[in-house]
Amino acid sequence: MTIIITAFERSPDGGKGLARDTRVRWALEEVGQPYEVRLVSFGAMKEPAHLALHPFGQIPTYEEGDLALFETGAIVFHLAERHAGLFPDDADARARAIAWMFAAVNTVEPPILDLSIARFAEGDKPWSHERLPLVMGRIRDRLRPLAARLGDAEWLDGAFSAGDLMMVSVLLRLRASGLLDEFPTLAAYVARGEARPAYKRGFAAQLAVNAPDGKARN
Ligand SMILES: N[C@@H](CCC(=O)N[C@@H](CS)C(=O)NCC(=O)O)C(=O)O
Repeated sequence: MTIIITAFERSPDGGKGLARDTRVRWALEEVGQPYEVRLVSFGAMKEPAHLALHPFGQIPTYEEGDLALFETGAIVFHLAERHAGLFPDDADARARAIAWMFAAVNTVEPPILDLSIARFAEGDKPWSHERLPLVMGRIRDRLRPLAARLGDAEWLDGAFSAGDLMMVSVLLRLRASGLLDEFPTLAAYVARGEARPAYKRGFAAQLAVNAPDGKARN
């Protein structure tokens, strides 16, 4: 059955791989599933046809026969469950990988998103400058224990898993802020994720859409 995902017709990040279709492309590459991409404009994302797939009018979505999914966590979970390569065989290790997936989207990603909101959506507000250190502090409060738990290990819980795929994808968004550099082991962890051939293929595929000259903009 052909797998079809949606992605931005033109990603606001100009091909840096921060749009969330990149994590789905990465997961598809890790499990060796071919896929097609339907590009959608910001306008089309809010039209009934796309809203039928994604109630919040966002990307990415995932279609496979009669199955339509939204939320990257759910999509990566689905792929990890159906195909080898993203979940360990051991049931307890699998449960821990799922815990890390939830930690990525539910505990680590929210303050990181808050930083984007503070910078881009609220940057012109008179109080925004004063708020920024608070937002950065909340991110550090998540990165510190994450770095402590990772320690010198390569991945969060033994072999690379969907938990790492989601966590690296979330942390990637911090690069421009400089915050990742304060935690060298986390910066190295992200670099290890980006060095995976499957990540490189997923990244290259989104870059080809957003910066056909091969150079990410912005
Ligand atoms: N929690 C969702 C977030 C999806 C999301 O925020 N998508 C962004 C692109 S990365 C989007 O479509 N933004 C445009 C909009 O919200 O109108 C997920 O992980 O799939």
